[in-house]
Amino acid sequence: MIFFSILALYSLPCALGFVPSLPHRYSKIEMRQFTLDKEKIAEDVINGKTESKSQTERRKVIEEPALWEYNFGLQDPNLQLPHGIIRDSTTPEKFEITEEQIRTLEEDGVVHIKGVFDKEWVEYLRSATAYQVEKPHFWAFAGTASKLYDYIQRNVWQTNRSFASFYYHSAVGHVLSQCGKTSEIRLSTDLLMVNPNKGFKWHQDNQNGPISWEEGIRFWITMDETPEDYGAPVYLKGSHSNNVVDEQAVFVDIESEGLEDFRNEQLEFKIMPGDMLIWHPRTIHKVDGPSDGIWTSYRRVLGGTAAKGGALYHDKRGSGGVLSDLGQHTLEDGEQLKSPYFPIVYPRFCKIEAEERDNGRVGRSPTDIASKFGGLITKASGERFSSFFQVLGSSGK
Ligand SMILES: O=C(O)CCC(=O)C(=O)O
Ligand SMILES: [Fe+2]
Repeated sequence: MIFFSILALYSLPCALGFVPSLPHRYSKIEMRQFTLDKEKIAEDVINGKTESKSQTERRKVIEEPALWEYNFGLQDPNLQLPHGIIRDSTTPEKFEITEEQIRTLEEDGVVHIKGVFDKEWVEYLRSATAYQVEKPHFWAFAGTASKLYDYIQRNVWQTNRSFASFYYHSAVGHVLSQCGKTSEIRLSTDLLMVNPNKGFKWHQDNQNGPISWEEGIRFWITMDETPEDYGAPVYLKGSHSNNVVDEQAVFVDIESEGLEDFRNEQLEFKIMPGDMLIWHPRTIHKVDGPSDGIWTSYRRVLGGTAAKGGALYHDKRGSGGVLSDLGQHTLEDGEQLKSPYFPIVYPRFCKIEAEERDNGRVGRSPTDIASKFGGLITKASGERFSSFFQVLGSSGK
């Protein structure tokens, strides 16, 4: 059971998780029937009837994979890249942002950059996501089975080649380099996040990979327009500069002392496919899901943390931060963050690093994960460790 908990925590955007209930997994048909039954009962109660004619169906757009549908190892949908890009050969694209956008990020802690990726790129990412959801990877098992998301996979670039190619060839690195005012961008960790069923309440991001707050930039790329009331993060303006939230904290009580200046200014954005949100990892934010946890449409997002040039490797064993750095690399604390596990994407991807990945040498093994996590249990204070479990199943509301 502890191993499934580890996997669940590993998958999630923040260091929180949920222990999947293993004794009974609803089949797809059972789940659908369950949803319909719930709808019907609710409607009958409202109408004071025991039976209703106009039964509204809220069907999940994605059904939970069965245990045996999960895949292992490398996956490659072999997608054609947009704009005639030749895989591993064409130089990455560029997308200029304005001085004002950079200032907004620095002052507000978050910026919305519209239309970074055109229709072709959005279709490409959607196809990559469709493949991934159709052929779920083992590394998505716990996060998905916990039902926090319809599908969630950390470091999806490591297993699905089309996401790696996206980082190598799209303008994502150029945008991030301008935001971080840096001449080099590496990918520290990423997440494919499809439909946050439960959402996450107010938090700061501490699953940024093995880097410090200041070395990282969070990014969020959407393939869909989000519904009016949920599905896109909401931020507390300027909250990255707060000096009251503990470094190790995940969830934040926004009513707590010292956050008066931030809690009344919430930033929400009208998000369209191809847009990016970029924020400082300490900016306090939340994301809501639908009130009944059922997504009848898609909310597909590729997000994560990029490392700026000069970032060092910080060994986070002994703290919850280790959960986003469970790979089998050999980097030591304080070394330059230079490794195929954290591939360079700007100014240009590196063929050698890409080959390491393609040859299956950028990997994770369950035993390695267990030993790193074991380090967390023995080295960290029991209190800190248990705080990661106290947040299990919390919702964004
Ligand atoms: O959009 C989501 O599902 C999660 C957003 C979030 O909190 C994050 O990416 O850090
Ligand atoms: Fe977050």
